[in-house]
Amino acid sequence: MSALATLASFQQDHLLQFAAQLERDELAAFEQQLADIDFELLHRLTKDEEATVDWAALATRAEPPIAVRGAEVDKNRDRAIEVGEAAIRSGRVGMILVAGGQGTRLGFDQPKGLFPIGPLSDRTLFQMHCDRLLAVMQRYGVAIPLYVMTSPATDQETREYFSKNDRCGLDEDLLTIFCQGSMPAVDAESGKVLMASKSEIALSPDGHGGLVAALHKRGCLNDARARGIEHFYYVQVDNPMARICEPELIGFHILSESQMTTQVVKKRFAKEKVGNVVQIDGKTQIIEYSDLPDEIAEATDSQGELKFWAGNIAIHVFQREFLESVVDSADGLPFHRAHKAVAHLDASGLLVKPAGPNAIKFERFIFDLLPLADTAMVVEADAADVFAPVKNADGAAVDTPAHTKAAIVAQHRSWLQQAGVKIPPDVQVEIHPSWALDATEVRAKVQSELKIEADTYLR
Ligand code: UD2
Repeated sequence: MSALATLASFQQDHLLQFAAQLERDELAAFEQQLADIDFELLHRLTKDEEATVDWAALATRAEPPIAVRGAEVDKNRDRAIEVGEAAIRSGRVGMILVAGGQGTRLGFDQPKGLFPIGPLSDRTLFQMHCDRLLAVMQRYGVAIPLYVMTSPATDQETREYFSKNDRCGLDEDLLTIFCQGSMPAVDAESGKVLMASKSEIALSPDGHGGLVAALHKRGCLNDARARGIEHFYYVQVDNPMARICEPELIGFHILSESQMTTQVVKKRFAKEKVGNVVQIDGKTQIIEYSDLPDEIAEATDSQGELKFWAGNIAIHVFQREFLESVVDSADGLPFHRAHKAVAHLDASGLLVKPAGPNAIKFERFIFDLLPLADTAMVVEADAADVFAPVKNADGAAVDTPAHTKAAIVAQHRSWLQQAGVKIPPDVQVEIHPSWALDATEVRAKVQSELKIEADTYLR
């Protein structure tokens, strides 16, 4: 079938309307873009024939997740840390940082990873994560490879940033930057694919669920296997408080032989914008905040606490073999639809910039892998220790740079206070991970500094 006939059969032949005006090179690149699109899949998605998930119906069968919480975490912590540390030390843990999203809500027109967030240092999100990774490597005397996922929108700037900034201190051999795939955006009413220019489709990243395909396609799974990596620690670039390769979480994951482990926090309020970790028909699953009906989100238990308390903070540990085993089935992960404003050409070839949502973007979510795991585990952490994402511009009610910086300062002040240091209330503190990674290291550092002072004094 000719390209035109194929497009016509999916009612997408408008895509060729400007083809005659293109230069040879442009036309070749445009044809390649068209060839990369699975029009049949897109047709099913837009015509709602795709087996779409009825989240509201599913949510009625949801129960709170089976999770390791509070006292149980405390009871098993030492053993988990021991096992996690052994895995890190022996080079069996790699790190994945997903950084494909654009900071649209944040009002930042560069890749989010370049956003300065260090409360006093102004270090970028990328630098904060890399500094922590370097400190973990230093602590355990091991090299840990970092895989950074970008999207077509963030790839080039991210590469330039890392190369201009000495790869944030990482050895060349330890940093892999790889790009996720794209999906076309379609007009919300007609289902027609939108054009960004006469020679380009309006594309958007295929969601962080595109990670598995991208890791496979770009050779990262093979690379990790060759390095002896058995587990990946996964975090999102927008949360600078995420621990990096935390032994405790890795330990719980390994001890339970979990294929996919998720760190959760107790939600602050019913409709908090975090995924809801639940149990449905015996499987751990996440229902995104936007998909959970209000009355279910607001349900409480006999103690008056939120029934669905477990908030996804997008910190996971994956068995490498699990990711390898789902490379094919990840193709079947459901697509979630998002109504977004997408600039596009109108029928006369003029660029239209809509004020409100006009288009549907399709995204896969990494957490939809959870029900595919034979063994999954959920471990609770304290939000004040691990979660302060940068989502919205300053002035918004939650998740702004100001909130994130305040949370980092509060954590670092409390580490010093736990070590017996007295700090006036208005003093801002930021601790670089190369000095201390956590409260225990701060205590050790403070004690050794005090000892040095005391020795000097006694001499
Ligand atoms: C995400 C989670 C939500 C909760 C919250 C915690 C999803 C769908 N929802 O909500 O459950 O855990 O985070 O902070 O994950 N990204 C890519 N490629 C993409 C899309 C996103 O790399 O195609 C990255 C992006 O750079 C960001 C992260 O994934 O670091 C989260 O994306 P988001 O901001 O769209 O997700 P959000 O905040 O709605």
